[in-house]
Amino acid sequence: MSLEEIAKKMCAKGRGILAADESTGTMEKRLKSVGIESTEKTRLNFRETLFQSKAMKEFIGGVILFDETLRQKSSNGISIPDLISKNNSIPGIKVDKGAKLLAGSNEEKITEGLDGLRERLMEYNKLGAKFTKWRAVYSIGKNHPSTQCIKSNAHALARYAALVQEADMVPIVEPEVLMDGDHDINTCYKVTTNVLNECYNELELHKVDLKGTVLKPNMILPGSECKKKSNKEEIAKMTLECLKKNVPSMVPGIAFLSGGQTEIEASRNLNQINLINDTNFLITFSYGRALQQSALKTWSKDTKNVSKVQEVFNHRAKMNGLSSKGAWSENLEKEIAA
Ligand code: 5MM
Repeated sequence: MSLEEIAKKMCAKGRGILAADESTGTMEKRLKSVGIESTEKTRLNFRETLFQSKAMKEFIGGVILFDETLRQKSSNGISIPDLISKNNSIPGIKVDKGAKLLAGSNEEKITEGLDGLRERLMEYNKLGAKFTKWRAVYSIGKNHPSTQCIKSNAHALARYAALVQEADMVPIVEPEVLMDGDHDINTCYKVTTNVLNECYNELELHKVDLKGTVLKPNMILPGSECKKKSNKEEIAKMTLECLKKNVPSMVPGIAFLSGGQTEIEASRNLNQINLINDTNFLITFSYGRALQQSALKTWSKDTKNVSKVQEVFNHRAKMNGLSSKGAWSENLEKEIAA
């Protein structure tokens, strides 16, 4: 398959991406929050429960893994990337080494991981990864994001994407403008515009073939502490407008992060965006928390009750699959209770 075909398959209508690439520290936090000890075995156990579910075949076009998981074997002996492929989904890998303090700025972050990346990519490819992910984060505050932060992260994202295509994999480019803060929706729109613009300037400069990439952006939302809430219509309109103005039309797929929205908010907003989508972009989800939260809670109550956990995950994946086609409704959420 060409890179463009892989990108289109990951984001095909009715499907989206499961972001299961929490690093060990983040996974520890997530497991601790539901009272489970984080060990190599518990991390695998929860993730495998999701990867074995029925939802994979129908609603999950790709799974982003963490280094540890890409190297693990499922309980029936096959490797995790093979298990994902067998379930008609595509395995991918997070290749950044995390966001670290940006020198010269007290509060901002730069994502690291370029040193030795070419060699790591060759290994990941051999282990079965067909796509990769790199996440840059930008916080909104009085004096930031600074030009320094926007430019340095865009440069790193572009160098990453060029190396990934050289290794014959699809790069997911994830510039995440964080929801934390009391800024309004217009500020999020302006900041995301600047961030996306700089990213595409750099991607072009580094000769990245945009047809073989996927963008993983934030939706345009008011900050989590903002007093003025926005409805789904406003969110969808501003998000789509921002993408239309700042993302080149060659990009085949756009898969949103959930960024702290609840599961229902993430489905509702994605659905609304697709209802008014008049572009050729395949617009879908690449959710971590908004796909896994309920399943994780259910699992923590009885880790042996695999079918119950899978039922909860299947439902969430199905709801988001419907949202990727603009076919979700509040009523369908009741299905699980029934
Ligand atoms: C799944 O979480 C990923 C982050 O892991 P680390 O912070 O441990 O590196 C993250 O990149 C994720 O893929 C995106 O933020 C989307 O996740 P949400 O939960 O925002 O949908």
